[in-house]
Amino acid sequence: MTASVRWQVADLLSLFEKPFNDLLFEAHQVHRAHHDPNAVQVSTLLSIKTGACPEDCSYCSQSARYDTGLERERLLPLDEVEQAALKAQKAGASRFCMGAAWRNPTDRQLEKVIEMVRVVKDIGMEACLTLGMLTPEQARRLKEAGLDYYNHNIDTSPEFYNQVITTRTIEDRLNTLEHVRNAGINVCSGGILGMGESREDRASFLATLANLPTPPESVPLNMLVRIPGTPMANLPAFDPIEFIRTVAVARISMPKSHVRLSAGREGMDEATQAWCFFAGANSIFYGDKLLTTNNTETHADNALFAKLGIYPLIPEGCQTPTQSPTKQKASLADAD
Ligand code: SAM
Ligand code: DTB
Ligand code: SF4
Repeated sequence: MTASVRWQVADLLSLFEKPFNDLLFEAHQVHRAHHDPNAVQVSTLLSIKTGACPEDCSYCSQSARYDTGLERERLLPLDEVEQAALKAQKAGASRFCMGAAWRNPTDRQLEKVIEMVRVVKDIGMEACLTLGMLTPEQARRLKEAGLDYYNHNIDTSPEFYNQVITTRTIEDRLNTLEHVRNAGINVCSGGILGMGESREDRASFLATLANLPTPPESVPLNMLVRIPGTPMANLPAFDPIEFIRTVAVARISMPKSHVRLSAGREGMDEATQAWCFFAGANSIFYGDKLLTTNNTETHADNALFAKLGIYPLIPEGCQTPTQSPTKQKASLADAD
């Protein structure tokens, strides 16, 4: 994908180097100018095919190369997917994201996943998939089926990439993003912080996303979940202040995107998350589980949203039973 250079890495690096208060003030101003500062988009994840992945992503519990003790699971049956989506919707999520541990789907696998997309759309939720690499034709099939978002992370900077993954290149990832964009599906692409990358890598990672012909509509920022058995199991914990700074730089460089505070919230205290929302994060994964690891418990998220006066964003065309016609604003609720 030919990228126009909207942001130089050096520009983003100098944002990172600003005093914290100056950076946060600037990011929050950009945030207010483009978004409702108190609305947060809420997505729920489901792993539809777990483990035994041929790729060697050094952070991942699902790579067949590492002994992480994860039990592999075949593609889930359609009714299980529907039940999980209904539960997520009842709890207040507007988007249902289904992830598969594949390098890429075969056309037969894709047809099965398309049935899942239809089920999610039929209940009135946005549908998102993350299945690995796609061909242009597969992206077109997904668009036809009504898919709203496709997640495919670049994960880190082009310079650091081959220290994390060797079985594919960042160009492979950018090609899939181009196929998704050309098919007219919203792009969701971000990465992981705390994998031993430098601050310059973080600036280069964000510049790569911000310089795409159209920046991703959704940018998930994951704090590394250190999985026992992976090569990244023993890395030091990532500094929460640097995480907040990264959210702020993402907000400034991609003003219109939804920046998602993604994996790693379980280990984050409320104050860190509140700062992330102030810095420009306006999306979360909600539900007790991410793909294979635990997420913050829903009752803790409900309490945090209430404490901060944050409400879930309900996109047009989405239905949620918690949306009261009189109050206008929705809220989160335990689904059990
Ligand atoms: N196999 C597909 C792929 O790699 O595109 C989809 C699933 S994959 C698990 C989706 C994303 O989850 C990865 O690109 C990575 O950014 C994130 N992820 C996976 N394991 C993680 C971990 N331990 N900590 C933080 N993020 C993680
Ligand atoms: C993304 O950026 N983070 C999500 C989603 N996209 C697919 C996945 C996080 C996975 C965290 C580790 C796990 O649960 O296996
Ligand atoms: Fe496979 Fe995706 Fe995990 Fe990489 S991140 S090992 S591609 S499931």
